[in-house]
Amino acid sequence: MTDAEHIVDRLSRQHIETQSWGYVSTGTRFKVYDTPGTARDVREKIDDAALVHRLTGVAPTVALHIPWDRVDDYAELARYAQDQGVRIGSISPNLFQDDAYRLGSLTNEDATVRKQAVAHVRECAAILREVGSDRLSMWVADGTNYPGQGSFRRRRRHLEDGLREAYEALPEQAEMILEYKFFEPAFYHTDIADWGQSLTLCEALGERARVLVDIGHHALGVNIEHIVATLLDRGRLGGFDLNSKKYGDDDLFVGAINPQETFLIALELVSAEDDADEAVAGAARSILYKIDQCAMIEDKIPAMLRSVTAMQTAFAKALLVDRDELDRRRAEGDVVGANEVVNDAFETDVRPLLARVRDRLGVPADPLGAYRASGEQERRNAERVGTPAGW
Ligand code: LRH
Ligand code: MN
Ligand code: MN
Repeated sequence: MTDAEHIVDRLSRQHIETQSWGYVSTGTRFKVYDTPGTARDVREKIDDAALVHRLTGVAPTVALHIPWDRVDDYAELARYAQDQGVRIGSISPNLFQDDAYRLGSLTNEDATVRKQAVAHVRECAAILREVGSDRLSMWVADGTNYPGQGSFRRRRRHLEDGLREAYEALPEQAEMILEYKFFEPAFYHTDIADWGQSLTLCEALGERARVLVDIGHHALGVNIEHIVATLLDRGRLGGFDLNSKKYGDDDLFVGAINPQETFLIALELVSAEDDADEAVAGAARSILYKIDQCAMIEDKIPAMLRSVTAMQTAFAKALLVDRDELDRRRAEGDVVGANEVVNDAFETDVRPLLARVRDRLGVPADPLGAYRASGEQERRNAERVGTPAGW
């Protein structure tokens, strides 16, 4: 195989999970705008995910969030998804929308509340079994708003105990991926604020717990690709929540603000996939790439298509980097030359390459253009009347 064929092959195997809550009307705490044609229930969210997969060929799974997507019969929902051409992917518990969680969920001083939170996470672990999924995607929203409000160390012990109970309830082949976030909804401290806190929790839990990196959950200026490399090298990077940001957790579509960052992250990933250490390479190849974006004023499906195709672009450019040449220049201390190798790939127009990938996958060369021409948005606008699904 030529290098180009290798790249086409690798890109044809790309897997990007879209998320159910990316297909509904969301907003800020100031206003949620409804957009016409937006999904009204979980089946319509799955329909939209299936359409994104038909147009791109690389989005075969859809993530659910419970209770936003709660149904009576999950096995039936999984069959519905399959009939539409997609599978149900990761399941996220929700530990931030119950009144009981005002002072925390897994970290609450009140054992009754901690039990409620653990029971909910265990419910989600059981859903994994019913839908045949292998990832529990955990975000613990706990934190405090004022100095003195809580005991950091006691909260951490409760957190570890609660997570362990949840971890032990996982189906045998399933993994927990553990997200961190340095602010919001709490503004003084959050209990899993950064990758180090998440990593130490994962190490305490066991082999099947890995860190999830949400691009929006870092302070401005933080070098995310460096964090990614560090986690990759320990085999503990388990997943991504993909989006882009100008300020904080903006949840804009991928590549909208800083495509170079997405590319540099992808470069760390493709290089780890080829690592001589099988443990590092194997862990890198089993990472979950999940979109976590909110389309606040725009139509949801085009916004999702932008994210999926931006991930294809980032990986295509990362695969074009001549890594042998890069290593030579690094070894020679050629600072400018090394940067040039990386930049050459970043500046390459990969649209012809992606057209080959799409041809191989049997999908339109221009997914967004095909969507616009398909009449699918107009059909949704006409058919989906009544209250849209919210968070
Ligand atoms: C928190 C978060 C987390 C939630 C999602 C809705 O900011 O990124 O992943 O599950 O948003
Ligand atoms: Mn997230
Ligand atoms: Mn977020």
